[in-house]
Amino acid sequence: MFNTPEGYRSGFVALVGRPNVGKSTLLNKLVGQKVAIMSDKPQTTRHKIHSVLSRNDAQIVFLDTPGIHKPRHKLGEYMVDVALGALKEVDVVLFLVEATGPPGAGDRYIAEQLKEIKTPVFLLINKVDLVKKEEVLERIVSYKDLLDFAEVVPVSALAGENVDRLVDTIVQYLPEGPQYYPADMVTDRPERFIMAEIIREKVLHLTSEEVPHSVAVVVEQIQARSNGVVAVHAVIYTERESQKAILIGKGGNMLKEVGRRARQEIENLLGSKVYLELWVKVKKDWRNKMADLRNFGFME
Ligand code: GDP
Ligand code: MG
Ligand code: K
Repeated sequence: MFNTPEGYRSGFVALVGRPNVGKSTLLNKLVGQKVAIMSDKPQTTRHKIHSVLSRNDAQIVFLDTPGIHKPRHKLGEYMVDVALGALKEVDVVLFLVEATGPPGAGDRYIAEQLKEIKTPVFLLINKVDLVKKEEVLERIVSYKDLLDFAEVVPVSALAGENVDRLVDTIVQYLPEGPQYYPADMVTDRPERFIMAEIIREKVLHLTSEEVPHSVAVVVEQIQARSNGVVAVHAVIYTERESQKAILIGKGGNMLKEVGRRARQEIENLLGSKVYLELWVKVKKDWRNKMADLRNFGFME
């Protein structure tokens, strides 16, 4: 989609772990800054934002999961199911635990749940800055009894210790794939992503069940013109020709309406006049994963 180079790898990674083990700290360290993309706009917060790590050769999309904890009610059970369902769809699960103590009930429960999925699970022993080496080894031994881990990586999310190695290891587990997001998304162009979400929302709203959630939108270009108009070029990806046809509509009417509604909202967002150019393209299969993940909560 962004002229993905040969051999480029990309995929999805979920972070799990009981509260306070350092998930958010690690995520922020990984992507280099606090991901504060979401504005207070209700129409955008409904959609879940991933944080993204981009390199020349790979892109990792991280999810901060809503948490797997022992359900206390039906809704809790449902949430755990949803979380586990999503974990099946990602390429790597990072299971964060603390070096500072033995596995607790919360850690054991999560390990138990992770047995249900086939996704490779990395054990991350976090906060190694607080303990001696021997203690880290002790932790590794006790956790290894709980689950068959694909990798074990001691880290300090706070100090950034071993985080680069973690990234290298994750990349080894990713399939070849496209660059899902602009490489600069996390750093200076959050509005680009929000725009894409606005367009996607209009698509889903106007097409109801005819176009499944597998539709994805990428804003490829934003250009401020000298006359004060902001030109936005976006591509709507569908999985099938039939969906593309529905999206374009008779005489292009559907796409026009999507564009009209999205443009109004983007104008409100940017506070300037917008020229919105929309394209529809078919891209098979790889969207499945992403679409499923969208419906599920993460980040804070
Ligand atoms: P979360 O609930 O799993 O998202 O955990 P947080 O990221 O909010 O971290 C919980 C607390 O642990 C915070 O006070 C962090 O500063 C601290 N913390 C996280 N990672 C580390 C680490 O590697 N070393 C130390 N010493 N503290 C950490
Ligand atoms: Mg957190
Ligand atoms: K998108």
